[in-house]
Formats: sequence, C-alpha cells, structure tokens
Amino acid sequence: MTMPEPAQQQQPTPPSKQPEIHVMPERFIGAATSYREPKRPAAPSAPAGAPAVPAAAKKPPLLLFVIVGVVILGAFGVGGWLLLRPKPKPAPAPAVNRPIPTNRNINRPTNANVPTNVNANVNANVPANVNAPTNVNANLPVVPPPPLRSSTDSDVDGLTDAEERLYGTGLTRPDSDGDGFLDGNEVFHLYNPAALAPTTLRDSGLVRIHEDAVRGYEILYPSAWTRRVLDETTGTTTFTASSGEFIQVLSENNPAGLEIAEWYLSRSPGVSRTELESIATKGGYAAVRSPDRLTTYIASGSRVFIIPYNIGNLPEISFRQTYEMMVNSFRVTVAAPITPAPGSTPTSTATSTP
Ligand SMILES: [Ca+2]
Ligand SMILES: [Ca+2]
Repeated sequence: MTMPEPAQQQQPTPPSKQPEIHVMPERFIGAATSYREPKRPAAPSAPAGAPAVPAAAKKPPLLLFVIVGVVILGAFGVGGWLLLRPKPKPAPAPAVNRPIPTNRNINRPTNANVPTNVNANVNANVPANVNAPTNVNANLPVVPPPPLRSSTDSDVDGLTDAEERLYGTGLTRPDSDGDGFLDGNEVFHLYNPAALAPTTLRDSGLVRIHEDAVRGYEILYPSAWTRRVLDETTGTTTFTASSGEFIQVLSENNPAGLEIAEWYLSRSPGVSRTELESIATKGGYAAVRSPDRLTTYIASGSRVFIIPYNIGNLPEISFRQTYEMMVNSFRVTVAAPITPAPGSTPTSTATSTP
C-alpha cells in the first residue's frame, strides 16, 4: 500500500535552491509494511566551489508546532482565568452613625372648631299659642280677678260690716241672736242670724225668692238688692247690691250630660282640672268653682246653671257670705227643661216672704 504524499510536503522549491525532499519521521517508520524511499530527482551537481546547503535549514519538526500550540493554549487559559475568576468583594464601607432626623409633629390647625353649630332652630311656632284664649267660650261670664281680701268684718263672725247691715245684725256681736251660732254661719246655712233658731232666711223677710219658670229654677237674694232680667232668651238675671256688686244667674245647655267638671273644661281648655273646686251645694247639686272661686257651675240634667259674682272695680269683696247663701238656696223647680221660643213672653217672677 502506498501512502499518499502529504500536500504540505509539496512546497515549491525556491528557484534558487534545490528541490527539498521530506523524509518520514522515524516514528512512522516501520508502521508500513513496505515503504520505499521515493526516488529523488538527481540533483544537479553543484558547481565547483558552491557552498553546501546546511541541514538546519530544513522544515521545522511537528513537535515544535505542538509545543507552540500548547504554550498558546496555556496563555489563553491563564488569560481566561484572570478574566473569569471571581472578583473579590469590596470591603464594606465603614458604618457611619448618621443622626436620626427628629420627628417633627406639626399640628396643623385644621381641627379648629368652626362655629358652624350655631343653633339656628328658631321656634317660630311659639307666637301661635297666643290664640289659645280665643277658645274660651265667649258666652261664659267674664269675671275679673277679685282681690283676695274681704271688706271689714268687725266682729269676725263671717259677715262683713256691709252684710251685718244687710241682715240687721250687730257689727260687734258675732252671735246676734245668742243661739250659739255665729252670724256668718247662720247665713251660710240659710238661717236668720237675727232671730232665734230655727227661723230661716226664707221666713225672715230679709230675702226674696226669684223664680224662673222658663229655665225652671229658683234662688234667694237679699230683699235690699235690685233684680233685673237682662236676657229673656238665656234667662240671665242680675241681682245688684248698693255697692255696685252684683250676682247673676244664667243657664247653658249640656246636651251630652257631661259631668260638671268635664263640661267646664270643655269650655275652658286652658284650665286644669286641679284648679277647679268641686263642691256640693246645700240643695244637693254637684258643682264646680272657677279658679278665682267667684263663679259656680251647677249641673242638672241637660243644663248647667252658672252663678257668677262680679265685684266690678271694687278692691274688696263685701258679700262673700251672701253669695254662698244664694248658691246654697238654688233649686231646680222643673225637671224637664222648657226651650223658650224666640220672642216668647218672659215668665220670671220675684216673690218675697213676709
Ligand atoms: Ca261681722
Ligand atoms: Ca246666732
């Protein structure tokens, strides 16, 4: 087998030199079973005197290339290691204690109380209550507030001096008839204070009987007083004293038959029930009194009889016990009320006992 001649070994021979002949290295010798040295062209014979070609000028051996390659690879390896080796971490900077900034708590005045809570609730409804007094029944007698004190009562027997003269009793004799009962107490219970019991006022001639057949009632009044029927329709009658004070009697309907206090409060809503004085007259009628204690309301079936005491502009009350006597003397004479026809003839009469 003939080995192909390597291409590199076919380098052109410099024109000035002899063609170079490559010889197989010693190590490859023997690997082939048969090798024959190529025939070399016959070298021209050197001219005489020409220098011989040195052996060192021949091609460098392969080992040299290997060594050079190993050196180059080693150089690249060292360079790569230097480039890729882990770089040492920089030493940490020394810790510097920096001053901690002070926390500034700035309270901004945004929480100031804005005066927006001003109470704007104006109660405009208050003046509306002024209309309350208009609910009072205009038909009820208007009695001005009387003074609390009575006129002079010299002997303190319950009758003022004016009443003592009215009934003919002594101004300084509390028990004028000496029967053991004070003069004022006898008048209150319809007895004659100037005569021994059991003489009554009705029998004394000191009082008269007013009878109203239309309204169906009767009442005593001092004989010295004047009587006047003011309104035939309502039956309003006035009994007037010489001082100008007067006591009236009139009637109102109570169709629902309300209890007297309820009837009064229905006409006078501004008054509390506790302000009323409930009494029972000597005639046995349930009655109430106005807060000033100068008007008495007596219930009887479907009617209410009203007895006001008006002192006018006087500063004192002179006939308090006489007023009590008249209320206690009141009697209903006709159980069934008679409704007067418009324009009917008044039938009120006045009688007196001897
Ligand atoms: Ca007296
Ligand atoms: Ca007496």
